Amino acid sequence: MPCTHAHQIYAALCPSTAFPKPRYAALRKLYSPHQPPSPATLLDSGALVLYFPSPHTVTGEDVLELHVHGGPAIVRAVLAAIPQAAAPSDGSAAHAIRYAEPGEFTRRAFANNRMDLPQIESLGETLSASTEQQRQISVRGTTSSLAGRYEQWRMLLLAARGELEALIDFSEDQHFDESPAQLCASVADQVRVLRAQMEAHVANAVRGELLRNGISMALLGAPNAGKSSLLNRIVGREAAIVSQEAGTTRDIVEVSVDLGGWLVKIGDMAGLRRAGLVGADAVGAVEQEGIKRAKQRALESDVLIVVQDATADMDPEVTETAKRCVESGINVVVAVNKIDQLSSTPGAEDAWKAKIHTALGLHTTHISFISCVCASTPVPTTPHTKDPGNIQSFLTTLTNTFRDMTAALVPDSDPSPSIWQESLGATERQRTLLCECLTHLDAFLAAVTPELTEGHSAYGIEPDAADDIDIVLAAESLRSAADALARITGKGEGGDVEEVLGVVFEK
Ligand SMILES: Nc1nc2c(ncn2[C@@H]2O[C@H](COP(=O)(O)OP(=O)(O)OP(=O)(O)O)[C@@H](O)[C@H]2O)c(=O)[nH]1
Ligand SMILES: [Mg+2]
Repeated sequence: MPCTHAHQIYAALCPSTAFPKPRYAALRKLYSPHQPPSPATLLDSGALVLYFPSPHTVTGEDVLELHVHGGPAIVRAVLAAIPQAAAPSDGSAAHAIRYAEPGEFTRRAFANNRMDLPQIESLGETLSASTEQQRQISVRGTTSSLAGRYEQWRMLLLAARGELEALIDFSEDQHFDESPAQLCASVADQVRVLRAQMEAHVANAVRGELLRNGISMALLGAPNAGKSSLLNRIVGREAAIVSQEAGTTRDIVEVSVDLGGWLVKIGDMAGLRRAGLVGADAVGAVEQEGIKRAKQRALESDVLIVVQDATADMDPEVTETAKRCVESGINVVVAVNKIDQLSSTPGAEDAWKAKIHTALGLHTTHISFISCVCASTPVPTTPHTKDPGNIQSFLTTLTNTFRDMTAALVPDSDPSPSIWQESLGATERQRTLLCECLTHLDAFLAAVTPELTEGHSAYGIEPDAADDIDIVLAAESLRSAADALARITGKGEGGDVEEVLGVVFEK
């Protein structure tokens, strides 16, 4: 059996006892090193000792685990004894045993090919996950084969580049089965397939970022519609001031909350109104600034909640901003509030649905009827209900929206869901490098696809069109694309390795 430091430490702490069988827990007494074992030198009367031989361990090296009793004094004494284990009893030689640097176990795991860079990034995220969805996506990432897929793509690009370079080096004096133009066309076909896959991967990475970084949600509505009241009902506490005075909220109030497992950042904002429409008063400079910020925040959000007072008309400022959000692809839901005031008006809900559909083009599934007042103080005269004010069913509408927004997109060309589930776990760094790779693939396709002119084939390439193709440039683009992938995994000559490890271990 090789004598590693793990063995040395064991022999010093547990003198004259058999070394544990690999991967089996052994009960041992731990003693101070280099002294005859006695009750006076006992550190822990019953520790569990486990030995994991290399290479199938967390770091790829020999691992000795000591499970000691939990008192801080015991832990301190054992930790102090370990470095002495390596020093010969005469105290002459230098110590070879030291504490690990922050993240050193992971660093060694990477060096010994036990973990790849994307897995390490996910590990960093697992450690900082605060919501259920963050946990799920990061845990999946620590065992995922993302790195394997990036590497597969890189190999494919390098092989394609090799074919093109053979063309540059030998085309003068060698006979090829395919003409240069045919070869370029077939490589271009492969690149197009890869490109489509990569694009789907990038789209999923963007969705994954919503899970990790949180979904940005904004509350938009006219003054007094009940935006702050709704925020308080959603977060379950009085986070924002509620008052019957119009224009209560001026600055944006941002609150982060875990909604059904999703991290959501909600912004409560100033009410939108046009001077002269709500009352006859003018809109002052401070309110004007609040309105400007509210519109900006609405347009930057992932989900917009339009709060509409059921007893008031739709405000044109609100409708206009909400419409712009719908048009730019933001998920818009409408909460028609104060329905406690509507109960005696038959058909009012249907009228609102029609009105909102006409104004914003939203389907009725995106429209909810709520009462923030009933939710906070159920009125005794109303029949008992489990969901006063419909707030819970509104929250269900929201979480269904979150689920749709963060589900993996599965392209028709490769309908195996598990692969695309994994692509949700791609980090922002990976996504940026994939986009860089896509830019180089586009440059390649532009180089090998001369302008489509009349008489050209579907690929835009005729057998004698190779003269138009800059093969050197095309091969160079493939090399740059492969390099971008190499930087994701830390393989090949490219490497963000130290940078990524640094970022992960900093945390
Ligand atoms: N009857 C009734 N009143 C409500 C309801 N929700 C809110 N209100 C009242 O409407 C008034 C305005 O509520 P806020 O939540 O401050 O409205 P806001 O949209 O934040 O208003 P600004 O910040 O001024 O833009 C308050 O007096 C609330 O008590 C509801 O469901 N029913
Ligand atoms: Mg408010």
